[in-house]
Amino acid sequence: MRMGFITVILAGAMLSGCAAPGPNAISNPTSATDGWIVEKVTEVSNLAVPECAAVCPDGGDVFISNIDAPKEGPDNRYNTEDNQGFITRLKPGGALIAGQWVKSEVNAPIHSIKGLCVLKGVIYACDVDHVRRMSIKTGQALEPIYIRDAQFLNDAATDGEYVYVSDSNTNKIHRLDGMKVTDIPAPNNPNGIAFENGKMIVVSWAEHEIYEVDMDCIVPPKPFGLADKFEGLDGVEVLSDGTFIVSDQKQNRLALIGADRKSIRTLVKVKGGPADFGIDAKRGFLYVPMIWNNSLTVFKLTNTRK
Ligand SMILES: [Ca+2]
Ligand SMILES: [Ca+2]
Repeated sequence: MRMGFITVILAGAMLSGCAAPGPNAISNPTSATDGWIVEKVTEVSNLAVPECAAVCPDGGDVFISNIDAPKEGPDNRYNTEDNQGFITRLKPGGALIAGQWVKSEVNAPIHSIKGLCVLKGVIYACDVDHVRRMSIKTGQALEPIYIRDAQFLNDAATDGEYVYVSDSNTNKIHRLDGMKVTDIPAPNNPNGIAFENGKMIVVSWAEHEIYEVDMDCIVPPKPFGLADKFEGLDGVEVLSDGTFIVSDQKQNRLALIGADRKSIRTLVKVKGGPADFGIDAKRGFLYVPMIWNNSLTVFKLTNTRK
């Protein structure tokens, strides 16, 4: 989600609760970014400000969050409780199952949903100040999780055990253990979250930087040092060989960062503002919502070094 309009909270809050910097825990071997290529498969249209695509780990179906907001109006129309939002569902590869698979209902409203993730048969969807939950089988609403003081919940990701959500305004990551919520201090203006061998990786929209975040809160978030290479980071994922992939909404590109955390290469240039993309590693698909074009592009993702 674009967030140039957000009041950026000073970075002083980002390290609260963390102890002094500890030793560098990163010792990954160098790895180049070459080998990964994409090829466009298809495009899904008629979306409405799509922010995130998440792949169901079991069947490979794809869920897309649609913020759905008027074309004109105040900037906060992308983060308001307007009863206007929905989830699109695709088959693996991009065939449409339902444009509005889950719609806003009086008793189960959807407002301005953004990050999605799937854990144990349940979809978790960030929606302003709470996490909407629904069954992946039926779409039926489950009890939502309200997060105290939340303002702009952005991404949702899972390490296979817990769900984590970022709040781009309060500079926190929240860990959801059932209905129990605990906080992890995050970088300034956190957006996308991913996991790499038990490590949490977070991108910051305002800082244009990628961080490793210590989930135990012993060391402060550690930047990769790539802030001058990017302008508007939204999504992040980690590929099978340790290569990172990020979407830069302002630069209109998806980029690869080597496991060395230094080398960078453009994977593909796009149009329309690539937002929080989803990856199906098993089937080799990359699903990229184009938030300002109301569409999603499906790419085949291949590693030619294999
Ligand atoms: Ca996002
Ligand atoms: Ca909306």
